[in-house]
Amino acid sequence: MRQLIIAGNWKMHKNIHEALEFLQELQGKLGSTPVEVVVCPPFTALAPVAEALKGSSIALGAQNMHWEKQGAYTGEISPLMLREIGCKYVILGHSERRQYFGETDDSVNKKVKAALAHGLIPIICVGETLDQRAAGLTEQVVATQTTGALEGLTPGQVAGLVIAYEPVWAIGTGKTASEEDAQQVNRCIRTVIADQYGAAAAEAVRIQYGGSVKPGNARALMAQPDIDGALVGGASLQVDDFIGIIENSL
Ligand code: G2H
Repeated sequence: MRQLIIAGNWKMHKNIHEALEFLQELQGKLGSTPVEVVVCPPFTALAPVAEALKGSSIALGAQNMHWEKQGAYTGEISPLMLREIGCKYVILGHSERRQYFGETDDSVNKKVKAALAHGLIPIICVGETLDQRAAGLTEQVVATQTTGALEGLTPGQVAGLVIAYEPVWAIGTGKTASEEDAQQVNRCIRTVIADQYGAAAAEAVRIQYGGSVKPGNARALMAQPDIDGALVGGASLQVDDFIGIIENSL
């Protein structure tokens, strides 16, 4: 049985003060839950948020990292730095990173390997654009991105990953994939993994859906057999919406 994982991707939102205020409210309102809850603040808020989360069951994630552990890479953050702060997860290959910062399946693969080598759990994002969906290429695109991101991993490593299927056309647009469409693509990702890494890895790997997840659509999405949680952007910025998604996912 895979544990549901709901992660809030704050993107470039919330200063330290706002982040701490959010957490205080979240911790005050969130009762005990079987769902694994993760918050992914911007880099500048990671350390104070880690401090505020001490002793809490809410996990900390970063939104990106470099694959080298140190070096002359101005402006970059290494896996060791994220570990030192107390991150458990790191989002890799988000479509905004691919679209605006030139990330490729190859750079995502390097980051995935580096994250695992340093004890971080990657949340690997894959998803098709509207044009690709219209051309009937969704499953092909997602399979290629998944295979590229996981290249060179062992079945045991794959089993511990989180993958987020995020159709690019559904991100921040208010449009959500129907639960049937999301289930079909998540199933396809699991099948690709089964073919390449075996049934045990495919059964264990957690596959989220992301793209305009809200309290109102969380229940139908999470009820799908191959959707194991959500990567939430906009709706993770308000405590009541984020808690609504967590509660409605059960
Ligand atoms: C997709 C998602 C979070 P939103 O990027 O990763 O954002 O929920 O705002 O569509």
